[in-house]
Amino acid sequence: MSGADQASLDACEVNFDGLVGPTHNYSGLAHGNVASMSHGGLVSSPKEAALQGLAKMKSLKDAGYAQGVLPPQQRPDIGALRALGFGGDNASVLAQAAEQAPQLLRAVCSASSMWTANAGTVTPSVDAADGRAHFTPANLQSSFHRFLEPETTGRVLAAIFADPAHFAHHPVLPATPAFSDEGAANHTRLCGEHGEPGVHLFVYGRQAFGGDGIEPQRFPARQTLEASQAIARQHGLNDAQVVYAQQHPDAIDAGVFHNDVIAVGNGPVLLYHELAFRDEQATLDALRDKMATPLIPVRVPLAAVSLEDAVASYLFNSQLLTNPDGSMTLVVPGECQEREAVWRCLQDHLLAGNNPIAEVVVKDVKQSMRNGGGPACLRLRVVLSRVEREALGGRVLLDDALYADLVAWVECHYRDSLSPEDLSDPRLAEETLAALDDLTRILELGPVYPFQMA
Ligand code: SUG
Repeated sequence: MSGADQASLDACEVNFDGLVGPTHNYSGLAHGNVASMSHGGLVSSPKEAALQGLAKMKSLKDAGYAQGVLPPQQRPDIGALRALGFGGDNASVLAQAAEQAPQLLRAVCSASSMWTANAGTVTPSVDAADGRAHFTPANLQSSFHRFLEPETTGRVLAAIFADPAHFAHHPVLPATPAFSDEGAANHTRLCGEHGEPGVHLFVYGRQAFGGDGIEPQRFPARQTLEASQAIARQHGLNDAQVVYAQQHPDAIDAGVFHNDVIAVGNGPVLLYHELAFRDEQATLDALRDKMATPLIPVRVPLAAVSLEDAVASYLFNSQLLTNPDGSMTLVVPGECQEREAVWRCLQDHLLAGNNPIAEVVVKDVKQSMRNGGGPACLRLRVVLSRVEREALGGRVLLDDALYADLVAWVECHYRDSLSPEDLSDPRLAEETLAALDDLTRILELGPVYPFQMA
């Protein structure tokens, strides 16, 4: 057996979930994200949110899937408020922002980095000409609160995927509308086994230069074709390895702000809604043409699940995971049980259908769901060989000891509830710094936060 064959055999997908940060709150910040828009102003529970996320990670780890963890960001981002002209000590910056620009205070407090599907785009080493895994943090320029993430994200990724013999890091794309990038939420890798070469499906909402102008009318398209093409270039992917498809504008206008709210792929399986792609047939044809293994499309017709049901239930924001026997498990949010059409589709169409999906597992991630983040939003998928897993920096692969340390850390530092008025409390900022300082010790990451750089 060649070295390359061996590497592909022991490759597996590691899901790196974002830890929910101590300032998790509902601020209604995300235009076009129906859950965020309708829950703004509610009281959140950062502790419950973080424990729900950890419980999901733990149960998937216990079921045998490789699970990693990524730390949250430093929030409130007082540095961002200072850059916008607020001055004085931290308490004074927060008080001024609360009084003069509460919308800015809410934005710099968002714990949105928990949705690590938006952290960046990853190409596994098996697909790269230089045999290294490639990473580009997403610029997230569509919204101010998320535009604040890439710098720290880049430092975190560089600290974990540190070994230059195995990992390559690329600059964030220019943070301007033409290169609007939301990371892996709009990127799906299709392949045979995870360690075999794959085809990269990049789904974009609009074309910045040229294009025919057919775009969503109501809500913004967050990913451009030009951004996806730039990432493919950075990662050295050639034409035979990539497919670009426009997301259906009607889906975006119904609240499908990322492709991962309407489609999910794993191995050769592409589970998607009839209205996921503007040109469904061309997308499938291009994938079939380029993939080395037969594509297994699992199509959910509009007649079975409406766009409204898809958005409300987050059926497609599920994790599709490969089991040792080749079957697949679909990890869906609890909200799927609440919509009759969706639950019926899961039983009658997906589980009973002629496809590898053999099991549906329900997870409660309600705290995240109220901001439009389901199970799949909470994780960044990274296919790694055994050697690459061993080369990881920090203590980020979840085992029972790390899980216990993280639960104890949450119990110690997180508030049970947080209302919009609490965001200007200077003690919240202090509590958060203490928590993050502790966390970098638990995760053995070294300094990754602005307050640790000063
Ligand atoms: O960018 N919500 C996030 C949810 C991201 C979900 N990610 C994926 N689909 N992969 C967003 O819209 C809401 C924050 C608030 O309203 O407080 C928010 O940013």
